[in-house]
Amino acid sequence: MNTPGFVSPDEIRTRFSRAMSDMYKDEVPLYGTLMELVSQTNQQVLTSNKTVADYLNRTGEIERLDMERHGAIRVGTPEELATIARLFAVMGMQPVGYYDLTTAGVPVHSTAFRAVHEKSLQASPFRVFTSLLRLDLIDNQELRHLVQTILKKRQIFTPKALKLIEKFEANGALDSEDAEDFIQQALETFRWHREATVTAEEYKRLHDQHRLIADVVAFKGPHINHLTPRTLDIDQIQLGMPDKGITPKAVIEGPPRRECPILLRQTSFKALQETVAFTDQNNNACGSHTARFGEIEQRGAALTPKGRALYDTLLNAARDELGEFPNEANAERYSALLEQHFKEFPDNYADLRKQGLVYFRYFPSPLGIASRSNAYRPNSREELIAQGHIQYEPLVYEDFLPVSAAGIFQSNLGDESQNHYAGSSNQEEFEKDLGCKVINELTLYADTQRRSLLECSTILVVPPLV
Ligand code: OOG
Ligand code: NI
Repeated sequence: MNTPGFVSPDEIRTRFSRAMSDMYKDEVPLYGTLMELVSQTNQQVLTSNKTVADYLNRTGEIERLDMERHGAIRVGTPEELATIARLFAVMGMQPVGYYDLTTAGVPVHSTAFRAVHEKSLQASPFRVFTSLLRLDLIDNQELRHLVQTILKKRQIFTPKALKLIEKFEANGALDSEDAEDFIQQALETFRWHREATVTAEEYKRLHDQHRLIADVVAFKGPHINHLTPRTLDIDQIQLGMPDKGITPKAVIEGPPRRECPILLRQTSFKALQETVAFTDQNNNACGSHTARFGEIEQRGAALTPKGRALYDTLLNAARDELGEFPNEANAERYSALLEQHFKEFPDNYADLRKQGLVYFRYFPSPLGIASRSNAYRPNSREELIAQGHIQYEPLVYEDFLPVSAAGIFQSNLGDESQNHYAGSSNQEEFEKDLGCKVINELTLYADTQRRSLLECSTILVVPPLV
């Protein structure tokens, strides 16, 4: 939307993401250190690996690389979730995907707010993994009541942010002054507050039930708990972290290292211990809380349902064979098992495409464009590719992975919290609380691929391609 005098949601998101990054750098200096390490590593990869550099230049991804990051928050009530959805909508972010974390012993379910159109993603791929506490899974009645009473009293949005959300909804956009105000006001929701909203004793009760519950309930708002930059070489970062005084988690989550990266690989470092002040301590920060951490990710190709099924099968096979949760002691074996099982996953783009495992963006080649006036030219997708009139690049995976997210949660909650919750994925309830359905991410990749083929047929003047 480019109404004169109004600021586009893409622009608001770009600016908000930058403001959030600046705020987090102030709050957690180690995030700044991590950003430097990522930037150095990306620079090294770009100068030493021509294939990667060419690819990033060709796809334009090079322009979004430095500003690329995701964050995560955890909210406590359906009302908070529904309003967060409205707040993110001002920045052009929609809820995509449903993630059930109960299998990892974490009583939340989640979605990712992000831009959905490839043009918007190119402007700013900022995403926020957003989890909602599942009170229904806490069977201690008394504690559930305590949680409800505490959460009922808090308002995580500033009055001005709420007004600006309403204004956006009424007018379909914000003008420049309102957009700037909105960014500042929205930021307040994600800020860290060292003053808890509970007594030391209440905190202990919440914490004893689950560390995550204390994090969601005991504070004024859903502080951003990590911001994750995107690296071009996660293995190098994993190795480089200790030199910078950062201890990474034992294993990198996701697929193994490959020639053609797929989906998402992630690693994090342990949450920091921070001093907090409970309400019965006269504002003296003598309590402590661990919640905020650092994470790095490397993104690869988006997989089709067939590709995703193969990924899930191979990942499960490797984990089954390992026989236990990946940890320090079995990290090497886990990595070898992953390598071994993923040999079955084709590792060149031609095969990945022929077998329908990956989504692609298709685009006309210079030869294709030069041949437009030829009397005879191929007009099916396969022929155009075979003749070199159309080229293709994998679409970047813009989402998250439930098993990986579970590993990230776990590494920051400590092993003592591996509770189990009775089988309870509940997307319907989540959507009711959210106030709308979550978008299926696979349809988004399929749409982007289809649009790229349509553009090829228009530019090359051939019948619509499928
Ligand atoms: C979210 C953990 C999941 C990821 O990148 O998979 C996540 C949280 O700890 O709140 O951020
Ligand atoms: Ni994350």
